Amino acid sequence: MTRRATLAALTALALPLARAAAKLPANRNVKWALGSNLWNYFPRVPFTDITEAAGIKFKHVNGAFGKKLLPETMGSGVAFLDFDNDGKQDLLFINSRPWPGDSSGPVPTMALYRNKGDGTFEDVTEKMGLNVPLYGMGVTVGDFDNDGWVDIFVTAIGGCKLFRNDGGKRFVDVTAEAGVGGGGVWPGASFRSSSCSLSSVSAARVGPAGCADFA
Ligand SMILES: [Ca+2]
Ligand SMILES: [Ca+2]
Repeated sequence: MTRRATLAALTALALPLARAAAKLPANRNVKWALGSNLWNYFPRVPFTDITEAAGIKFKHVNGAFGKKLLPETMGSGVAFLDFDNDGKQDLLFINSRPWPGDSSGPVPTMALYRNKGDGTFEDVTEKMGLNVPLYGMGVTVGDFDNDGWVDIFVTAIGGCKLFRNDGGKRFVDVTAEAGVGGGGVWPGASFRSSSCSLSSVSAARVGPAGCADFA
C-alpha cells in the first residue's frame, strides 16, 4: 500500500469517529476537520477550587528532610465517610509526620472534617480522638463490627491502626485487640518498614455476619 493510500485509509477510518464524538456536521470536508481543534467541540466540565471556602485547612506533611526516603513520595490519602450517620459525607485526611530524629516543627496528625451541610466543614479531629500522629500511607473505611457506624483503618509505617466508631461520638483505637497492627516498628538507625506499611488498602463486606474485612 502506498503512502497516499495509507493516509486515505486512515482518514476514512478516523473521520467518522471524530464526527460522531465531536458531533461535527456531516457535510464538513476532510480539510476543514483536520485543520480544526476538535477539542473545542467537546463539552467543558469546569471545576472550582472551594477548599478554603469550605473551611478545609489540612496541609500534608511528608516528613522529607533530605534523605529522599521512598515513603516521602507516597501516601497519604483521603476518605469520604459519614461518621455521624447524618446523611452527609465527611472527610478524613491522612497525614505523615517527621521522621524519628527530626524534631523540627510540630507533629501533625490526620484530620477529620464534619460536613455541616451548608457547603462548609468543621475540624473535629481532636473531639473525635483522631489527633494521633502517624506516618500514614493509606486509609479505608468500613463497618467491621456491623454496628451501623463506619470505622477507620489506616495503613502506616510503624504499624497500622484500626479505629472503632463509638456511636459517632468518638473513635477508639482497637488495633491491639483486633490484632491488625501488623507488628511494625518505627524506622531506627536503618529503615525498616512494617508489614502493613501499605500504600493502599480496601474494605469489603463479606461473610454471613455482614461485617467488613480489611485487605
Ligand atoms: Ca456526616
Ligand atoms: Ca462499626
